[in-house]
Amino acid sequence: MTTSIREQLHPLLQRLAEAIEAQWQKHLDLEPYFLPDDLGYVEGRLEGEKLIIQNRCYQTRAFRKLHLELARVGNNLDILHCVMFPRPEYALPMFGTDLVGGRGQISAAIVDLSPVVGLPDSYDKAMSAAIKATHFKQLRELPTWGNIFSKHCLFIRPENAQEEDDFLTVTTAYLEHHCKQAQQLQPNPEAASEILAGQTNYCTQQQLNDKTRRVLQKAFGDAWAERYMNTVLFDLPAEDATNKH
Ligand code: 18B
Repeated sequence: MTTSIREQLHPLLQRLAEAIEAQWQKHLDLEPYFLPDDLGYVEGRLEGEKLIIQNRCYQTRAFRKLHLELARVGNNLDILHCVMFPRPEYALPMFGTDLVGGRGQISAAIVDLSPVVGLPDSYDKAMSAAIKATHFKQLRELPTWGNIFSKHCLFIRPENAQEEDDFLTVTTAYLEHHCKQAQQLQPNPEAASEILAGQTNYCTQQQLNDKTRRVLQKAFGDAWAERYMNTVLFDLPAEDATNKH
Protein backbone atom coordinates (compact mmCIF):
# COMPACT_ATOMS: atom_id res chain seq x y z
CA MET A 1 0.00 0.00 0.00
CA THR A 2 1.24 3.50 -0.74
CA THR A 3 0.81 6.33 1.74
CA SER A 4 1.27 10.00 0.93
CA ILE A 5 4.24 11.39 2.81
CA ARG A 6 3.62 14.98 1.82
CA GLU A 7 1.68 15.98 4.94
CA GLN A 8 4.42 14.58 7.17
CA LEU A 9 7.23 16.60 5.63
CA HIS A 10 8.82 19.77 6.99
CA PRO A 11 6.38 22.66 6.21
CA LEU A 12 8.88 24.42 3.92
CA LEU A 13 9.06 21.32 1.71
CA GLN A 14 5.26 21.19 1.53
CA ARG A 15 5.09 24.87 0.62
CA LEU A 16 7.80 24.56 -2.03
CA ALA A 17 6.16 21.48 -3.57
CA GLU A 18 2.87 23.41 -3.79
CA ALA A 19 4.58 26.47 -5.27
CA ILE A 20 6.36 24.40 -7.94
CA GLU A 21 3.18 22.64 -9.00
CA ALA A 22 1.24 25.91 -9.01
CA GLN A 23 3.80 27.53 -11.36
CA TRP A 24 3.78 24.50 -13.63
CA GLN A 25 -0.04 24.47 -13.77
CA LYS A 26 -0.23 28.22 -14.33
CA HIS A 27 2.29 28.59 -17.13
CA LEU A 28 2.80 25.24 -18.86
CA ASP A 29 0.61 22.77 -20.73
CA LEU A 30 1.32 19.65 -18.73
CA GLU A 31 1.15 16.19 -20.21
CA PRO A 32 1.81 12.90 -18.45
CA TYR A 33 5.30 11.44 -18.30
CA PHE A 34 5.64 7.80 -17.39
CA LEU A 35 8.39 6.55 -15.13
CA PRO A 36 9.25 2.86 -15.10
CA ASP A 37 6.45 1.14 -13.12
CA ASP A 38 8.57 0.29 -10.13
CA LEU A 39 10.01 3.79 -9.67
CA GLY A 40 6.98 6.07 -9.11
CA TYR A 41 6.55 5.16 -5.45
CA VAL A 42 9.41 3.34 -3.75
CA GLU A 43 10.03 2.05 -0.25
CA GLY A 44 13.39 0.71 0.87
CA ARG A 45 15.01 -0.47 4.05
CA LEU A 46 18.43 -2.07 4.13
CA GLU A 47 20.46 -0.62 6.97
CA GLY A 48 18.46 1.19 9.58
CA GLU A 49 15.56 3.39 8.69
CA LYS A 50 12.83 3.18 6.08
CA LEU A 51 13.20 5.40 2.98
CA ILE A 52 10.03 6.38 1.10
CA ILE A 53 10.19 8.14 -2.27
CA GLN A 54 7.28 9.73 -4.14
CA ASN A 55 7.77 10.97 -7.68
CA ARG A 56 5.60 13.18 -9.85
CA CYS A 57 6.54 13.77 -13.49
CA TYR A 58 5.15 15.66 -16.47
CA GLN A 59 6.30 16.68 -19.94
CA THR A 60 5.48 19.72 -22.07
CA ARG A 61 6.28 21.17 -25.49
CA ALA A 62 9.65 22.49 -24.31
CA PHE A 63 10.43 20.07 -21.47
CA ARG A 64 11.29 16.42 -21.92
CA LYS A 65 10.72 15.83 -18.21
CA LEU A 66 9.56 17.83 -15.21
CA HIS A 67 10.45 15.89 -12.08
CA LEU A 68 9.31 16.61 -8.53
CA GLU A 69 10.38 14.16 -5.87
CA LEU A 70 9.56 14.00 -2.18
CA ALA A 71 11.42 11.62 0.08
CA ARG A 72 11.48 10.76 3.76
CA VAL A 73 14.07 8.73 5.65
CA GLY A 74 12.72 7.48 8.98
CA ASN A 75 11.35 10.38 10.99
CA ASN A 76 14.27 12.71 10.66
CA LEU A 77 15.36 13.34 7.09
CA ASP A 78 13.05 15.00 4.57
CA ILE A 79 14.06 15.76 0.99
CA LEU A 80 12.51 17.71 -1.87
CA HIS A 81 14.23 17.36 -5.23
CA CYS A 82 13.15 18.99 -8.48
CA VAL A 83 14.76 19.21 -11.90
CA MET A 84 13.28 20.45 -15.20
CA PHE A 85 14.93 18.85 -18.24
CA PRO A 86 14.45 20.87 -21.45
CA ARG A 87 14.18 19.01 -24.76
CA PRO A 88 17.53 19.25 -26.57
CA GLU A 89 16.09 21.58 -29.23
CA TYR A 90 15.37 24.24 -26.59
CA ALA A 91 18.26 26.42 -25.44
CA LEU A 92 17.04 26.67 -21.85
CA PRO A 93 18.97 26.43 -18.59
CA MET A 94 18.34 23.59 -16.12
CA PHE A 95 16.07 24.52 -13.21
CA GLY A 96 17.06 22.54 -10.12
CA THR A 97 16.24 22.72 -6.45
CA ASP A 98 17.04 20.54 -3.46
CA LEU A 99 15.77 21.00 0.11
CA VAL A 100 17.16 18.73 2.79
CA GLY A 101 16.15 18.82 6.43
CA GLY A 102 14.00 17.43 9.16
CA ARG A 103 13.09 17.76 12.82
CA GLY A 104 12.22 21.40 12.31
CA GLN A 105 15.50 22.45 10.69
CA ILE A 106 16.50 22.72 7.03
CA SER A 107 20.23 22.03 6.59
CA ALA A 108 20.50 22.64 2.85
CA ALA A 109 18.37 24.79 0.57
CA ILE A 110 19.65 25.19 -2.96
CA VAL A 111 18.14 26.59 -6.13
CA ASP A 112 19.57 27.51 -9.50
CA LEU A 113 18.91 27.97 -13.18
CA SER A 114 22.10 26.43 -14.47
CA PRO A 115 23.44 27.32 -17.92
CA VAL A 116 23.94 24.56 -20.49
CA VAL A 117 24.89 26.85 -23.40
CA GLY A 118 25.28 30.14 -21.56
CA LEU A 119 22.72 31.99 -19.48
CA PRO A 120 20.46 34.32 -21.51
CA ASP A 121 20.44 38.00 -20.47
CA SER A 122 16.85 37.91 -19.28
CA TYR A 123 17.84 35.19 -16.78
CA ASP A 124 20.75 37.24 -15.44
CA LYS A 125 18.42 40.15 -14.88
CA ALA A 126 15.53 38.20 -13.38
CA MET A 127 17.77 36.19 -11.05
CA SER A 128 19.75 39.25 -9.86
CA ALA A 129 16.50 41.08 -9.19
CA ALA A 130 15.00 38.15 -7.26
CA ILE A 131 17.99 37.73 -4.98
CA LYS A 132 18.76 41.41 -4.48
CA ALA A 133 16.41 42.16 -1.60
CA THR A 134 17.41 39.08 0.40
CA HIS A 135 20.04 38.56 3.05
CA PHE A 136 20.89 35.07 4.23
CA LYS A 137 23.24 34.68 7.19
CA GLN A 138 24.52 31.19 6.44
CA LEU A 139 25.68 30.85 2.87
CA ARG A 140 27.01 27.35 2.20
CA GLU A 141 29.98 26.49 0.06
CA LEU A 142 29.40 24.43 -3.07
CA PRO A 143 31.31 21.17 -3.55
CA THR A 144 33.73 20.97 -6.54
CA TRP A 145 31.22 19.17 -8.78
CA GLY A 146 29.03 22.27 -8.29
CA ASN A 147 30.94 24.13 -11.03
CA ILE A 148 27.84 23.54 -13.18
CA PHE A 149 25.83 26.12 -11.26
CA SER A 150 25.35 29.76 -12.31
CA LYS A 151 26.65 32.72 -10.35
CA HIS A 152 23.09 33.27 -9.14
CA CYS A 153 22.92 29.86 -7.50
CA LEU A 154 21.55 30.20 -3.97
CA PHE A 155 22.86 27.66 -1.45
CA ILE A 156 22.00 28.35 2.17
CA ARG A 157 21.07 26.96 5.52
CA PRO A 158 17.99 29.02 6.43
CA GLU A 159 18.18 30.32 10.00
CA ASN A 160 14.62 31.36 10.70
CA ALA A 161 11.11 31.67 9.29
CA GLN A 162 11.98 34.88 7.43
CA GLU A 163 14.86 33.20 5.62
CA GLU A 164 12.64 30.22 4.78
CA ASP A 165 10.07 32.61 3.29
CA ASP A 166 12.80 34.41 1.34
CA PHE A 167 14.13 31.15 -0.09
CA LEU A 168 10.62 30.27 -1.23
CA THR A 169 10.18 33.71 -2.80
CA VAL A 170 13.48 33.51 -4.71
CA THR A 171 12.78 29.97 -5.90
CA THR A 172 9.30 30.89 -7.09
CA ALA A 173 10.68 33.93 -8.95
CA TYR A 174 13.38 31.85 -10.69
CA LEU A 175 10.81 29.24 -11.62
CA GLU A 176 8.22 31.71 -12.87
CA HIS A 177 10.73 33.46 -15.11
CA HIS A 178 11.84 30.11 -16.50
CA CYS A 179 8.31 28.86 -17.23
CA LYS A 180 7.40 32.10 -19.01
CA GLN A 181 10.57 32.00 -21.12
CA ALA A 182 10.00 28.37 -22.00
CA GLN A 183 6.47 29.04 -23.21
CA GLN A 184 7.73 31.69 -25.66
CA LEU A 185 10.89 30.02 -26.92
CA GLN A 186 11.00 28.49 -30.39
CA PRO A 187 12.93 25.24 -30.87
CA ASN A 188 16.31 25.33 -32.58
CA PRO A 189 17.16 21.84 -33.90
CA GLU A 190 20.58 22.98 -35.11
CA ALA A 191 21.68 23.68 -31.55
CA ALA A 192 20.49 20.30 -30.24
CA SER A 193 23.86 18.53 -30.10
CA GLU A 194 25.51 21.40 -28.25
CA ILE A 195 22.60 21.64 -25.81
CA LEU A 196 22.66 17.89 -25.25
CA ALA A 197 26.39 18.05 -24.46
CA GLY A 198 25.67 20.78 -21.89
CA GLN A 199 22.89 18.72 -20.30
CA THR A 200 25.13 15.66 -20.25
CA ASN A 201 27.77 17.62 -18.36
CA TYR A 202 25.13 18.84 -15.86
CA CYS A 203 23.90 15.30 -15.20
CA THR A 204 27.41 13.81 -15.01
CA GLN A 205 28.40 16.35 -12.38
CA GLN A 206 25.20 15.92 -10.35
CA GLN A 207 25.83 12.17 -10.27
CA LEU A 208 29.03 12.94 -8.34
CA ASN A 209 26.96 14.08 -5.34
CA ASP A 210 28.01 11.46 -2.77
CA LYS A 211 25.52 12.74 -0.21
CA THR A 212 22.59 11.82 -2.45
CA ARG A 213 24.14 8.53 -3.48
CA ARG A 214 24.84 7.45 0.11
CA VAL A 215 21.24 7.94 1.23
CA LEU A 216 20.01 5.81 -1.67
CA GLN A 217 22.70 3.14 -1.22
CA LYS A 218 21.91 2.71 2.47
CA ALA A 219 18.25 1.99 1.76
CA PHE A 220 18.40 0.17 -1.59
CA GLY A 221 21.98 -1.02 -2.23
CA ASP A 222 24.69 0.13 -4.64
CA ALA A 223 23.26 -1.17 -7.92
CA TRP A 224 19.78 0.22 -7.29
CA ALA A 225 21.22 3.61 -6.28
CA GLU A 226 23.27 3.73 -9.47
CA ARG A 227 20.25 2.85 -11.63
CA TYR A 228 18.08 5.40 -9.84
CA MET A 229 20.62 8.19 -10.19
CA ASN A 230 21.05 7.68 -13.90
CA THR A 231 17.51 6.76 -14.94
CA VAL A 232 15.35 8.94 -12.67
CA LEU A 233 17.34 11.72 -11.03
CA PHE A 234 19.78 12.67 -13.78
CA ASP A 235 18.97 10.75 -16.95
CA LEU A 236 19.59 11.75 -20.54
CA PRO A 237 17.09 11.64 -23.43
CA ALA A 238 18.59 8.60 -25.17
CA GLU A 239 17.43 6.36 -22.34
CA ASP A 240 13.96 7.77 -22.66
CA ALA A 241 12.60 6.60 -25.99
CA THR A 242 9.27 5.42 -24.49
CA ASN A 243 8.30 8.97 -23.57
CA LYS A 244 8.19 10.41 -27.08
CA HIS A 245 6.11 13.55 -27.26
N1 18B B 1 21.55 16.03 -0.90
N2 18B B 1 19.06 14.88 -2.44
O1 18B B 1 17.74 15.07 -4.32
N3 18B B 1 20.92 18.05 -5.50
O2 18B B 1 19.36 16.74 -6.51
N4 18B B 1 22.36 18.71 -2.73
C1 18B B 1 22.39 16.78 -0.14
O3 18B B 1 22.95 19.49 4.68
C2 18B B 1 19.36 13.87 -1.59
C3 18B B 1 19.95 17.80 -6.40
C4 18B B 1 22.85 19.58 -3.65
O4 18B B 1 27.81 19.80 0.42
C5 18B B 1 22.47 16.20 1.16
O5 18B B 1 24.69 18.72 3.62
C6 18B B 1 18.65 12.70 -2.03
C7 18B B 1 19.74 18.98 -7.18
C8 18B B 1 24.08 20.15 -3.14
O6 18B B 1 28.72 18.16 -0.69
C9 18B B 1 21.66 15.09 1.16
C10 18B B 1 17.97 13.06 -3.15
C11 18B B 1 20.60 19.93 -6.71
C12 18B B 1 24.30 19.58 -1.92
C13 18B B 1 21.09 14.99 -0.11
C14 18B B 1 18.21 14.43 -3.39
C15 18B B 1 21.34 19.34 -5.63
C16 18B B 1 23.22 18.66 -1.67
C17 18B B 1 23.32 16.74 2.32
C18 18B B 1 17.07 12.21 -4.01
C19 18B B 1 20.80 21.32 -7.14
C20 18B B 1 25.48 19.84 -1.00
C21 18B B 1 22.57 17.81 3.06
C22 18B B 1 15.69 12.28 -3.51
C23 18B B 1 20.19 21.92 -8.13
C24 18B B 1 26.53 18.78 -1.31
C25 18B B 1 23.48 18.73 3.85
C26 18B B 1 27.77 18.94 -0.47
C27 18B B 1 23.17 17.92 -0.47
C28 18B B 1 20.21 13.92 -0.49
C29 18B B 1 22.30 20.01 -4.87
C30 18B B 1 21.40 14.14 2.33
C31 18B B 1 18.69 11.35 -1.38
C32 18B B 1 18.73 19.07 -8.29
C33 18B B 1 24.93 21.20 -3.82
